[in-house]
Amino acid sequence: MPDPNLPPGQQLAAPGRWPPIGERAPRPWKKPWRLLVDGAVWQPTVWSIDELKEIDTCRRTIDIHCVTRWSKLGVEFEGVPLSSLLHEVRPAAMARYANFAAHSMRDHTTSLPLADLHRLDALVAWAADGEPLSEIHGGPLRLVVPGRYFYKSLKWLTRVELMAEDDLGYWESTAGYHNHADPWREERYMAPALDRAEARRRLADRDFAGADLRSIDAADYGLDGLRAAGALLRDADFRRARLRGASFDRANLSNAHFDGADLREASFVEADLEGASLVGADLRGANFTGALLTAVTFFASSGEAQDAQLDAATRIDPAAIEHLMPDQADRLRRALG
Ligand SMILES: Nc1nc2c(c(=O)[nH]1)N[C@H]1C(S)=C(S)[C@@H](COP(=O)(O)O)O[C@H]1N2
Ligand SMILES: [Mo]
Repeated sequence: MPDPNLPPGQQLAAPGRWPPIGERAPRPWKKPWRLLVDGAVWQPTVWSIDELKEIDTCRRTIDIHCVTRWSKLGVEFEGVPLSSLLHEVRPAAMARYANFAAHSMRDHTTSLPLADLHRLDALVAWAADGEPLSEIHGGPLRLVVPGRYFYKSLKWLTRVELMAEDDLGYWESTAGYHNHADPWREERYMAPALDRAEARRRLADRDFAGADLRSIDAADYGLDGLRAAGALLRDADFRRARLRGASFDRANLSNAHFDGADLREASFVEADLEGASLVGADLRGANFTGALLTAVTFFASSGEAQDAQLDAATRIDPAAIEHLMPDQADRLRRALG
């Protein structure tokens, strides 16, 4: 029986494991941490974390669902309900969206409709499972939005700006992550603006090098020797494709589908394969040196689908295997001998 709390296409992280994703640390900052809530409000306000604790403190048990297919169920966050903060600042009638900004190197952002934030009971959190939030997981202060993929839960939260119009966040605009992000509806990606004529030409030429072909449908294609170095291929569909000797060096293949593909002697040097699926792929002689393998799936959880095929010539860094879900890592180590 699949876990009823596990949305479609997700796999469980082992208890006690919480993979860090995205940025690793905030920009250097002076104490105390401050949160500003402003924009379309009558009472713009700045709080320290101690002041936030005085407004309202609550504990909520929340399931984390990352868009790259791992979930961690039942994390107890402690923080202040975002609704309590919004109550304090008195939103103007025109306010419909909240923009969240991080104190980080790229000033990371995300956004959500106010109605969703109230309904989902979003939290501004400073602790998880009884410990202060570690820096890598967004400490000292992060947003936690239950019922949305975790990219909506911004780390190192420093500003909430209320707006009349939506403003797409960092991942939503650069990676094509879906702006609604409901894991139960698998809202992982928005349909990208893929030029169909160009996609057809590139498939015929077997030349994807450097191109933005996110979510391209290449399932069942004969693409032996494909040149795809440096290509943007998030969410691309290569199921059952023939890709013998293809080069995906430095390509972005986050959440790409390679189930059942022939990838003998294919090269994935320094490629980003976060959340990709390689179930039943033929990986004999494939080279994954320097590739990012966070939450990659090689083996189906049930017995139905065929396992990935590996041999002594398949190259995978031992350090990269640590980034797989534990059950995948165990099975991969066994398969590699
Ligand atoms: N500031 C900031 N917040 C962020 C990100 C980021 O890169 N920068 N990544 C998002 C994504 S994609 C995920 S899955 C979660 C990861 O949180 P974790 O590292 O605590 O697991 O943070 C989200 N919030
Ligand atoms: Mo994510």
